Amino acid sequence: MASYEPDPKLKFTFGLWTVGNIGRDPFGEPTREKITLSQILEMLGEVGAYGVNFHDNDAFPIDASPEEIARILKEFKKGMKDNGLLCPMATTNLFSDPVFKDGAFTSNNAKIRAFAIQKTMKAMEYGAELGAKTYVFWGGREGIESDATKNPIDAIKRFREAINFLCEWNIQNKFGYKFAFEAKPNEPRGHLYFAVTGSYLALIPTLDHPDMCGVNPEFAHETMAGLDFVHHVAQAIEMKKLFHVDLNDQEMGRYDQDFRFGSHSLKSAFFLVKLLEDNGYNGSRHFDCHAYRQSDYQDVREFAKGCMRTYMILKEKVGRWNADKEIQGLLKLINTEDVGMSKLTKKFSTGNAKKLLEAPLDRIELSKARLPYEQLDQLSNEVLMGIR
Ligand code: GCO
Ligand code: MN
Ligand code: MN
Repeated sequence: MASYEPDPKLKFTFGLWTVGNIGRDPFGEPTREKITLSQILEMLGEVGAYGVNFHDNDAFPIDASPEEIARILKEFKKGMKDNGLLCPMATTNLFSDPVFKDGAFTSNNAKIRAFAIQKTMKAMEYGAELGAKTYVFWGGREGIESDATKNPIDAIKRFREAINFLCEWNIQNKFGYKFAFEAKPNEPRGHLYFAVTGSYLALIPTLDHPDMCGVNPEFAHETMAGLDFVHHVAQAIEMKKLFHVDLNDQEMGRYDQDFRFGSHSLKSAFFLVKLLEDNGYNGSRHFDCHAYRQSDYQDVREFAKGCMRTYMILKEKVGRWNADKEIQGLLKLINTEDVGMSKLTKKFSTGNAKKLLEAPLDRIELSKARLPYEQLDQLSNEVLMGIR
């Protein structure tokens, strides 16, 4: 029996805010005591995580003095070293403080926009000091409750301007960051700008440094909107823009639940792991989720181990699925190849167009091809249920 120990090659990471979550929700007070930075790092080391990620203000308060920040960063580095952790990703908290109540980079107030950029410039330095190479942008407050309040075209332009500025900052300081944009349809705002991963994929080519920029899709976010997350990640992979991924779980059409990876939608999680593994995804697998509000810290450890263990198990199932002769036979059957025809439609030419118009394509005959999808799906489920 395999041990399903976390494989460092898979770069399993957690944010300080994930295992450090104290179980507060909009209706209720915290159910867990706040634990210290060192305790979080110790916990992550213990459960076998590869790394830790952080927002500037997960590590120190927004009004911390430079001396305090320096002291905490030192403690952070020591904690990472003592517990065998790396820090692959950093990000800025541009959502908690009241100053950001109407957005950061897209605020209607030029000084607030400037403050958001200034805060990010500093936070990029802190991340770089801990060795982070991915910088995530999640626009938690970049949105509206009423379209009367903000011009949506201005919002796009303001966001672009901020990112262009920060790309230059990245270059000038030789931080070597890749930027990863994280979309979300809503929460905490009524509607967020750049609601799905594809919104950012469309923005990126309009930036001054498109090569520096990619995406950080999150399972919960497209799923909240009732969409198939796997397809959004697939598009990012196909465009070579998957720089980071936030793994968790979520029921469709609900509030942002941030469940343990695989806890609800095992089948979607399976096809996500299959997509990542089959395509050689090499970035962090970041668990952006938190334990149930009922859990104590002992249970939070089980939560963290569970995320990684589920990934490891699903990865093994992917291997089984790929090696299953019956499944492979069905895949061969449903993907009807025709070399001549594919050559014709691969690229337009006047000659190909002429030949295509004349091609004998018999609609009635074509519709008779078998598509035993019930059988294929059932076999997939049986792999997942552990009997194949
Ligand atoms: C959320 C987001 C955040 C971001 C984090 C890093 O829904 O709250 O997923 O957890 O991922 O701020 O940018
Ligand atoms: Mn989220
Ligand atoms: Mn996230």
